[in-house]
Amino acid sequence: MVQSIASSHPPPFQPVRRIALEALSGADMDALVGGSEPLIVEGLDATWPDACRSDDIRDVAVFETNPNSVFVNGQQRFGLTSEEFFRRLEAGDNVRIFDGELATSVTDAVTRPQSLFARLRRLDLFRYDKTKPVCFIGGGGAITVLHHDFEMNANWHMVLYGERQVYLWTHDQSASLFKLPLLGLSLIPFSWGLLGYRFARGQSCRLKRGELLFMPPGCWHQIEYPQPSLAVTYAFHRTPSEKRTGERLGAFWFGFMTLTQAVPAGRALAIAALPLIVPWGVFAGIYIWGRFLAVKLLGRLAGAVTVPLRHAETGLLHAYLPLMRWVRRRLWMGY
Ligand SMILES: O=C(O)CCC(=O)C(=O)O
Ligand SMILES: [Fe+2]
Repeated sequence: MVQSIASSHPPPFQPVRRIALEALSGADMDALVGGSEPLIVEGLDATWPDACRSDDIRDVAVFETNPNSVFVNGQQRFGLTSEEFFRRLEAGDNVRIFDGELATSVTDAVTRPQSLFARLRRLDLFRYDKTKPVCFIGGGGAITVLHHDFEMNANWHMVLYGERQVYLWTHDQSASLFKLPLLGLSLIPFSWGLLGYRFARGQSCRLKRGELLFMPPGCWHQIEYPQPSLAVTYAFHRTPSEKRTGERLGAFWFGFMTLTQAVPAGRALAIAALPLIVPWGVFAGIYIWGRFLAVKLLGRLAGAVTVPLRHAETGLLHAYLPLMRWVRRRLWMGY
C-alpha cells in the first residue's frame, strides 16, 4: 500500500504562497494562469451559495452517475454505487474516487467568482475542450499517489469540502523524484527514490474548503485524505503548443496505463500488445540511471546527456503514438 509522505521522514517542505481572494492583483492573476510556481487563493467559498457550504458532504458531492470505479485501500474496484461509496467514506474506510463527475448544478454553483473563472474561459484550451471540472473525493487515509498530469496541463484544484494534505514538486525536480522517462507517475514510492528524494525541493499545504491551488504544468503532486474531502480540478493548457504536446504525451501515457489495466484483466488483445513496452523498458533502464547520475555528477554540464536523451524520448514517442492511441481506444477501463 502507498505510504504517506510524512511516514518517510522527508526533508522539510516549503509552504505554498497564499493570497486572499480580495487581495488578488493583476500580477497574481497572471501567476495563477501562466506562472511557474504553485499558488493558493483563499476564500472563494464566500462567493458560493449556502448549499455548497453544507457540513454534510453528501449535500455537496452530488454525483451525476455512479462512479466508474472506487479505490478501496488503494485497489481499483469497479461496480460500487455512490451510496456504497458514501457509506464506506462515512465509516472511515480508506476509499477514494479519482475523476468523478459531479452534478452540473454543483459545478456551476462553485465555478465562481465569475471574474476569476472568466480568465480561464478566455484561454479556451481546456483539456478535451471540456469546461466541466472533474472531481476527486476520498477519506480514511486514502492517497492519490505521486504523479504529474499526463498531458502536462496546468490545474486549478479547488476544495469544496473538508481538507486535504497536498505535497508538490515543480517539474524541474523530476530527476530527484526518480522519474521514469515519458511517465508522469512515480512508480517507485517516494521514500525509495534512492538518494534522490533527499535532494528534491518540495512544497506542501493543507488545502481547505474554498481554497484554490494553481499547479503549473508538470507539477508533481501527492494528495492525502486524512479526513473526508472533496475537490474539483479545472485542467487547462495555456498555449496551442502546450496543448499539442500535452495531447501527444497523453496518448502515450494512457496507452501504457491501459495495458497495466487490461493485461491483469486477462484481455487477449492487451496481452498481444505487450511487446509495445519492451523497447520502452530498455530505454527506461538506461535513462533512469543515466539521467539521474548525469544530473548529479555533471552539474551544469548535465545538458550534454539530458538533451540527446530528450530527443530520443521524442523520437520514441512519435513512433508509439498511433499504436498507443489505438490500445487506449480499444481497452481503457477508466479510473
Ligand atoms: O485530488 C486528488 O485526489 C487528485 C487530484 C489530481 O491528481 C489533479 O487534480 O490532477
Ligand atoms: Fe493529477
